[in-house]
Amino acid sequence: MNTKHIPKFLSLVLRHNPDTLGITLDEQGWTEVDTLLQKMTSQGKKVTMDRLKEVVATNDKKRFAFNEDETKIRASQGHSVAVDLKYEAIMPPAFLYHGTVPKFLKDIQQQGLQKMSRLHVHLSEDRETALRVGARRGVPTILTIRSGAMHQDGYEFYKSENNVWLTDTVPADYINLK
Ligand code: HQG
Repeated sequence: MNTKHIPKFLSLVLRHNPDTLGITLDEQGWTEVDTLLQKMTSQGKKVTMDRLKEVVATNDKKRFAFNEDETKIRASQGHSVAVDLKYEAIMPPAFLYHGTVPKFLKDIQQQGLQKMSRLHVHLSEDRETALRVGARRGVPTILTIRSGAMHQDGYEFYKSENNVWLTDTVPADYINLK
């Protein structure tokens, strides 16, 4: 398989649709590397273990992670299938950022940020990342989230292995539209 297509395919099967490859994810989102590579080969998408390791190590957003002995792999965030990644709730910085596009603002002002098809709302520590996330959908706009205040009010925050901040919902009261 062409190396540049591998991350997209892994996102599909490790976050959204393991069935297309006939693999299963365990409760915490892990799947066996051997089975994954065998099934990919049988679908004409042959990838060696060395190339998979290279993709995991060099992927721009470090989207995937191996377990300790590299027998299992999972996506570090971004799932739509139900998994429990078992990240510990931790204290967020005072502010986090979310990149979106203007057409969603009216709904966001009414309903807050919702996880939509994913398991969490995704937030970042820096505005540049939020800009890139929003730019996937058009001219981006950045929302500033008062995450410190949310935390004080009892909302939980998690940080994925690849440094994406995750939370269940962001009520509109905690969102500054700039
Ligand atoms: C919007 C990529 C209307 C929200 C990125 C976003 C990220 C609402 C879209 C990761 C809403 C959901 C996640 C509401 C939220 N009404 N629209 N109440 N609440 N929205 O893709 O944060 O490359 O599920 O603003 O880099 O864009 O895949 O979330 O525009 O880290 O690794 O609904 O995906 O990472 O879209 O992106 P998404 P996201 P990867």
